Amino acid sequence: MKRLIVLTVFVAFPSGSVLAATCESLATLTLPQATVDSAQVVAAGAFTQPGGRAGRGGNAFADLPTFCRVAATLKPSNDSDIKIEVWLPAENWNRKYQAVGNGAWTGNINYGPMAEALRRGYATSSTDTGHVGGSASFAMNHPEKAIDFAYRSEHEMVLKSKAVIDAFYGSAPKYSYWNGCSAGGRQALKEAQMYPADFDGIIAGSPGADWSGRSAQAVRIAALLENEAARLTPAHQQVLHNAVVAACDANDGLKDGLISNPAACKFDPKVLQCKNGDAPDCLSEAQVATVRAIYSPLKMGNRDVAGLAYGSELNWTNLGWSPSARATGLDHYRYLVYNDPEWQVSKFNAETDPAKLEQGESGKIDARNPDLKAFFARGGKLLMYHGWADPQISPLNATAYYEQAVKASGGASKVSGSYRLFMAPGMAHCGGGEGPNDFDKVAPIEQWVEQGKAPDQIVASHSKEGKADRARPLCPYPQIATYKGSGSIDEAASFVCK
Ligand SMILES: [Ca+2]
Repeated sequence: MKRLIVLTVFVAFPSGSVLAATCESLATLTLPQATVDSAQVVAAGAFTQPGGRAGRGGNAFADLPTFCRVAATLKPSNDSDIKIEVWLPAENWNRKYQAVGNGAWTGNINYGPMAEALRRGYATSSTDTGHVGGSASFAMNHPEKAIDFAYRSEHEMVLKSKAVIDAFYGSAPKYSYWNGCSAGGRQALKEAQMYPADFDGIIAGSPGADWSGRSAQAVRIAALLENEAARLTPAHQQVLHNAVVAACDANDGLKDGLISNPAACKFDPKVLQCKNGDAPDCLSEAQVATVRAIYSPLKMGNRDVAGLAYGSELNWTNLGWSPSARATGLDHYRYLVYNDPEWQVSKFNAETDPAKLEQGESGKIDARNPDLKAFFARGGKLLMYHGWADPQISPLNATAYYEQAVKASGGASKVSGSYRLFMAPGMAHCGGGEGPNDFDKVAPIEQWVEQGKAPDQIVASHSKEGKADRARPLCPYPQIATYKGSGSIDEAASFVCK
């Protein structure tokens, strides 16, 4: 009996010695509309990031196991030049595939998340989305490259990566996952909406699903802040934040410095307006107008694009929302709307400019289609998360998309087995912030997909100076972590989701 079990385990988990092909032989692998550029074994600890950016702390990849590194160029259109890398563990492959996402307009392979996947035994891949560098300039007069960025590079990467995995190990991955945040969250939803067969489980972090709306909002605020008098100093932001927390902290039933239900927060920054000239502890009329604009929705076509949530104030900058939000929005207008690298935020027209982002290739970037029925019907699981204090992508976009998807699928009870959204109070963009913001996303989606155990909560922790000082469950929206009434408010066990 014992022998039989050992034999079964061996067959189910072939080691590196029974690979279907050598790593080097993958260099001659034939893929449609694609070329394998290289295939090489990278010895344990030998990988360094191209460009030599090992970082001040030494090589962040020193703990990687031996893997087969495959680089390929994909050309699904005449104007396409999509780079991908596929990393294949030489031993102890977990028989699974994890694709990782990108950020903003970035045109580079995302090595850090690939390394995390590899450490867990995954075969993993990443794409540069079809261009080099962090600007949207690639898209100007290159509609096919815009489409590569919008969705095609990710899907093509998945198809090619699965073929490479099959060639190397002699079998397809048993389970396939997407893991991305920000732009990677947008890519996640695009995959679920357009290519429901690509993944069994999808992690969509802080998704920039309303890429158009986010750009319009960010540029609207940046245009407002061209007026120096309308800007807030860090001291003003702190005053504002303290006032918001004082007004809304207790709404969720617990005074803990965190606003767990910002949508229920009622706060008018007018209460902070100076009465006798400017002072550090009050806001000028122009500053009050700025703050109101940042919280308020923007009319865009037939929808309202949400402003930022109450509680996010400490993360705002004088460049508008965040430097990245401003830069991403500015590039969006320059290269996908006006084809003018000199276009400035001061030219923004809040009446006519927002809708322009929804046209042409620009509009194809958005991942706003709430119809996920095909993905759910295949058994796909979608784990989404968003920080309530996100200064780059409004968390209200996430709750709005969730509600639209629920409606499109016929109600919450039909969706809870397939799609759960975890809102993190006090968490900034993809992590960081005053609230618990560090949590494992991969283990919950694995358990959901592979064992049918949907996550009823995910415990997140907060650290200060490298030391964990608070843990709290994140709850499936619209539930919030509710204090049981006894025990430390810094311990997860003192809370229940409801
Ligand atoms: Ca609270």
